[in-house]
Amino acid sequence: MTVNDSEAWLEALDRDGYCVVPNVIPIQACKEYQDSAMTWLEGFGKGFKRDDPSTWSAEHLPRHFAGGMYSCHGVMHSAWVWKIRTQPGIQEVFKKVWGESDLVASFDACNISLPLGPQARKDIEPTKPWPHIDQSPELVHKRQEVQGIANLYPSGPNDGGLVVVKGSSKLHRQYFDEHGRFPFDANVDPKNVKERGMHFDYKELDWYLAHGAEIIKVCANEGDFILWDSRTIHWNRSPQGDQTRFATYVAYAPRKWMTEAELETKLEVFRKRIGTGHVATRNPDEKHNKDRDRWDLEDGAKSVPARPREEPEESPEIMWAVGVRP
Ligand SMILES: O=C(O)CCC(=O)C(=O)O
Ligand SMILES: [Fe+2]
Repeated sequence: MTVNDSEAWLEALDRDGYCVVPNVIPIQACKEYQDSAMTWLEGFGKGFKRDDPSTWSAEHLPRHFAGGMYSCHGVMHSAWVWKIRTQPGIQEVFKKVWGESDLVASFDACNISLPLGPQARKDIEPTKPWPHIDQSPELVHKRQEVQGIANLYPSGPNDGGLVVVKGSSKLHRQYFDEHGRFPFDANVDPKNVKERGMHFDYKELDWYLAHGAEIIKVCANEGDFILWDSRTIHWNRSPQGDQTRFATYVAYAPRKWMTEAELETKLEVFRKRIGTGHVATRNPDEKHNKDRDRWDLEDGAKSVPARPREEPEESPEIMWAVGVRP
C-alpha cells in the first residue's frame, strides 16, 4: 500500500478510526530528522548525549511532558520541524483525506521519548493511559478533525507510540444517548463548541470495549504516516524496548475553513512562533497563549513563547503551509 492506494487507507480511517499510510517520508530524510532531533536535545547544553544513557534523565533534557512530548522553546517552529511538516508526501496524504488541495498546516509539537528501563532512562515511570478524544463531543456525529503522526523511527508492539481504541469513533452517539451526555444537535457550529475534547475514565473505556471496540498499539515503520479521526479514543505508550520514539504531530485542513481575518491572524501566530495544537484552522486564544506552564516556564523565560533556536525561513513552501497565497 502507498499514498496512492488512498481508497484502502481512507476506508480503514473511516471504519476503524485510524490507519497507517506506508512510505510517506523517504528513509534518507528520516535519518536527517533523527539527527536533527538529537542535535536539538544536545544543543541545550544540559548534558544530554544521545549515546550515553546515563544522561537520559529530566535534569539533562529540556522541559517536556508525558515522557517525551516537547512543546516549549518554540520547537513547533524549529526549522527541522518545519522540514518534516512540509514533506510533500504528508501534504499528499491530507489532500486525499479532505479531497481538497488548498490546505493549511497545524503548528504542533513533537515527541522524542527515550526508552525506559535499567539500561536506559530510569528517572520516570511509563505513562499511564489517558483515554481521550480531541474533537468536541458536541460534534461526534461528524468527522471534523483528523490528526497525524510523522513516524520517524520504527515503532513495533513494545515500542513507544500511539494507542487507539479501534472502532470507538463510531460508538460515542450510543454512549452519550445511554448515559445522558451531549444531546444530538446536527446544526452545532464547529466554531461555537464549548468543549474541545473529552477525557474518559477506565470504567467508561470498559463500556466501549464491551461494545466491540479494541485497544490497539499502532505499529508503523520509519517514514510511515499515522492518521486518526480525532473522535477515536487514544493515548500514547512509553517505549519499553530499546528503541527511542520519535514522532512529530502534523495535520493539515482545508484553508477555506478559515476567514481572511483568521488567515491573517494565523500568519501572526506563525511570526510569533506560537503553537496551534492539532487543529490547523483554529488560532490559539488568549488563554492558550498565557498557558506558560505548557509552553515556556523553564529557564525564567519572560516572553511567551520562546523563539526556536533554529528559526524557519519564510520560504514559499513554509508560507504556503501557513496559508499565505501570492
Ligand atoms: O503521542 C501520541 O501518540 C498521541 C498524543 C496525543 O494525544 C495527541 O497528539 O493528540
Ligand atoms: Fe490526543
